[in-house]
Amino acid sequence: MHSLFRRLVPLIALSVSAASVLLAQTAKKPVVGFSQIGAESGWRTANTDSIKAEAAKRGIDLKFADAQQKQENQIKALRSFIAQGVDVIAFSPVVETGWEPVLKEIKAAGIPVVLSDRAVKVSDPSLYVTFIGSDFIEEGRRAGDWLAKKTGGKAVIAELVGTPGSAPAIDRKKGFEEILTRNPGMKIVKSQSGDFTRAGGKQVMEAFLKSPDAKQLTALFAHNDDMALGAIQAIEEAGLKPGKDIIIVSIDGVRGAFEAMVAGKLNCTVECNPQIGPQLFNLIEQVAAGQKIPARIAVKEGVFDETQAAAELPNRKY
Ligand code: GYE
Repeated sequence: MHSLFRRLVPLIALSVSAASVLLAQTAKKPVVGFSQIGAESGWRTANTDSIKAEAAKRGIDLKFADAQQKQENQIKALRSFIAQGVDVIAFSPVVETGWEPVLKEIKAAGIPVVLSDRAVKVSDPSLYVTFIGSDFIEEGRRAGDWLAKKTGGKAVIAELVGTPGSAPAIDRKKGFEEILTRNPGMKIVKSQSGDFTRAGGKQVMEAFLKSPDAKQLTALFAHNDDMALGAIQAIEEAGLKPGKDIIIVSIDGVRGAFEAMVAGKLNCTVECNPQIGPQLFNLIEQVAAGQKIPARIAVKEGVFDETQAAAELPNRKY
């Protein structure tokens, strides 16, 4: 009896310590629900890749849902994350408004929320813990500044707007127009949404170019590269030279934009970094561990024009 007990002690100790190691490991790895907007642009697919790769690298169980650019699908996904009892919910809200009811349900379930890439408008700031994303107003300003310098402050501009009601569409317009108020020789004469897609950009640009006053256009501001790339096709099909007859500035900095700049068809892209997976999961793990974090985390980015494109192109991972 005595010797049997002695033989059992180390075994018990071993299994207790193994169990505590296991517990510690599971405590460190939260189950995360992420609702993505869709796959509307090169930026978005790079963003999705970054998020999935980082979750896999950390061994995090990620429940990923693609909403195909529909808010109702996102709301459904968020409710399913509550039902599954995930530890943290993160999402990239397609538009700014309409989230309060579902955010209240999430709060009532005791699940912390991290906003990724796009912000929401809510009356109660405690409905989410933090927001990580770019400064879209600043991106709009950077695009406007670049165009003002390039054109000497004289431009008749067509604007391809992003998804109506989305944070980047609202804020990029705001920042760009801020620059126009200081440059009376620059004006927007056409403005319509291309929904952040290449097909949308092409279609809207075709319509712009068919209008009777199309000849006066000297510049295009596209809220993202995909719409600019679609517009470039429309401009070429109309027998004009994109990047020369019409100066084009857009936002994102995807590979296709650098290729278009190298080909002389796009003039400038303002960087919006989609590779936020590592920063996002740092936050998520801190939130899951109950740590205090700032309410707003910024993403780093720059501006690249045609003179820098060839040198930067090999560095582009997306
Ligand atoms: O610029 C656009 C994408 O929210 C920053 O969404 C993102 C924007 C990005 O569809 O290409």
